[in-house]
Amino acid sequence: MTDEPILLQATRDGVLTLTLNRPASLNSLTDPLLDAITVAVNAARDDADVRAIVITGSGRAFCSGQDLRVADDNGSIDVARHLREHYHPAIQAIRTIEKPVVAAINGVAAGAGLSLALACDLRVAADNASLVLAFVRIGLSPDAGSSFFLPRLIGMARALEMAMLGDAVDAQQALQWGLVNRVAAEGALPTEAHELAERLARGPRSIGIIKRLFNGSLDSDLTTQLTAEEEAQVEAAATEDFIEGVSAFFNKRAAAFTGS
Ligand code: T3D
Repeated sequence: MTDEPILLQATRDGVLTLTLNRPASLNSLTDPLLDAITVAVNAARDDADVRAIVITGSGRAFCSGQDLRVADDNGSIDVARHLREHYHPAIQAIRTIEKPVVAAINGVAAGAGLSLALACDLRVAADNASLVLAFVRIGLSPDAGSSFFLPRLIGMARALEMAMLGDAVDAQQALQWGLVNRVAAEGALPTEAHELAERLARGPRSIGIIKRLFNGSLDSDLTTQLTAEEEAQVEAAATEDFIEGVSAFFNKRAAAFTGS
């Protein structure tokens, strides 16, 4: 039997696709897998060939969350250390990379697997996908950023219902709630997610600035945010892509952005 990598990586058309590859346990998360995600996303920061990222799962699931079989020699886990050393770096890497990250949710996303999808900028779900904040089912509370992202995405009432009942939300419901951006037919998901990411990859440098600006707005006030917008616009207006965008506009042609 060959030892397959637990995280598959492929770059095409400026899009890095990261595929969680532990299908036997529905791509449950182990420390090496979380660390591999962190390393891959951080490596993409300064890689000019990567202008967008897709995260997806192999087999029939996106990710079933923490691998529940993993425990240390004493049969337990130092949860705080574990979260700080392995989960938080992965979530922060996805949130802070100034390149768009798309989750292609190809089946169930459960527990911290849903947190991972929520940390991404955009979510495309297969029509047979289901999203479940499974923590409460095993007596835990949400982690890996889900208590931050979920109320902001779908409102407190729906977020609390998902967290307290732990019921699965199907793809259509998720779309209606704004939990995912798009739903694709199961077989078409890889192509649709790639096309969306490729479109973002062809976009200007300001897409990364937009990500930083909107992230900052989540815990900001108007005065702070107006200043942040001002600073962001100064930065965007100094890019080559802005010069190209204006030139393309007046020459009535499509802009050829380089991401710089
Ligand atoms: O620091 C810390 O450690 C705390 C951090 C916690 C973060 C968390 O994510 S806590 C939440 C962990 N996740 C869950 O509680 C979800 C557990 N899984 C499920 O509830 C179900 O598997 C699903 C709803 C995701 C899918 O159900 P179904 O019926 O489609 O599949 P299944 O038959 O339950 O699972 C298929 C196989 O995957 C099965 O193995 P087997 O019997 O074929 O050998 C199952 O045991 C395995 N599997 C699924 N999820 C996990 C898992 N193995 C290990 N860990 C899992 N999370």
